[in-house]
Amino acid sequence: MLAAAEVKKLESVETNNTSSNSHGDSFQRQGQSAAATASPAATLPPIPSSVVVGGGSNSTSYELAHFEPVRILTNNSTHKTVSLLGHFSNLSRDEYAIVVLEKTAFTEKQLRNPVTTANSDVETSRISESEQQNATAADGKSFFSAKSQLRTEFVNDIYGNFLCVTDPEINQLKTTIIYPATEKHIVKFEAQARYLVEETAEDYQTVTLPHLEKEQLSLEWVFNILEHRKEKERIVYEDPSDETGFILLPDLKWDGKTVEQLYLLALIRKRGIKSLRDLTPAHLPLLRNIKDRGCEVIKSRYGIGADQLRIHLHYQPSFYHLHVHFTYLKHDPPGINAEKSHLLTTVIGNLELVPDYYQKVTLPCVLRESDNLYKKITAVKGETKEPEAKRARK
Ligand code: G7M
Repeated sequence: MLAAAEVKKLESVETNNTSSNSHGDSFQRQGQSAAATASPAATLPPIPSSVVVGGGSNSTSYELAHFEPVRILTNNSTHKTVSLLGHFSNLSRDEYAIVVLEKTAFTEKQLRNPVTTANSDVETSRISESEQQNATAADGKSFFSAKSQLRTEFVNDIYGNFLCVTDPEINQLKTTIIYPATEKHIVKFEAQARYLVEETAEDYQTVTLPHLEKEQLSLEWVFNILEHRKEKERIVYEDPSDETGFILLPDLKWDGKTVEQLYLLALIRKRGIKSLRDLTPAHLPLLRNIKDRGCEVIKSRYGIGADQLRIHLHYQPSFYHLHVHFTYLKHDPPGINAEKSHLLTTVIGNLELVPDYYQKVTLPCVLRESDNLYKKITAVKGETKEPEAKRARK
């Protein structure tokens, strides 16, 4: 909870009540462990007020009590996420940190416990196959216990509104911390005007590609995963083949446990394939392998069939090392919209029909106003827009 004085300090920005601020990406400190992304512990140690990440001389202590918010970057009521820009006063006032808080989804276990139903045996065996290995401390808890209190808002006839105060273990916030955050990270998270740009094949060759060669977000976190330096314990499946291999692991946005929000990422082992634009029929075995093996593994581990999965790629991606997103059809995370998402099945189909499809096609993409790529492409097209802030002042 922010202290009143700190809240006053916040330079409030426009609240984003839509899913439009769907940064299909969030990041973690280069060279640090995924421990920065809080996940519930399997047993119940006292909840620490700080977390030490990294090791030896590189260790950093994230203490939320020392986080001094400077600005709200986004507040998305659809995804129940808020991104705050600030400083950890115990670390450095010269470096920025971004703290992303997300209210987590209900898990069916928490809602079922301790209630037993007629088919509870069937249910339990289905869960034990898919979820038991991912059980969390919070899963053992229930909303329906003596620890849950109901505070009455009002009661009118048979209708009642209450606020439920639950056990803290089932009222956790998924927290992502980026430290130190660069200007590019801040731009990524900031609520700002976004525009749909139609990138032709020529735009890609003359503007996007040179831009990427000059400036793009670091791929260090990807190579850390591929070389087993980070997130090793989170790997769900690995195919070591140089040509068609990949690593499947939970996306940063997923705690890896709440199956209702399943979100896995397949990172290809082969280097140098930046995005959809590089794909040719030579990559069909790789793409088919990701689809087939990814679906098999998800079915056996989480009990979710291929017909319940949205398997897709982003254009533009945030990170230019080819990767495929696996998301649960029931869950609508950021980055699944038509203007950003390309279903893997469609990508495979396009390459089967037209070998140089992705080298020729015009690809629409959404870019932020302050993104240099947006400025460069619109300059070439002669479409540069006035910044939104300036328009608003008129
Ligand atoms: O938009 P794009 O297709 O580039 O999406 C990249 C994905 O990578 C996003 O869904 C991010 O949440 C995810 N991601 C980003 N980082 C920095 C990490 C990370 O360090 N670990 C994992 N597991 N996923 C990440």
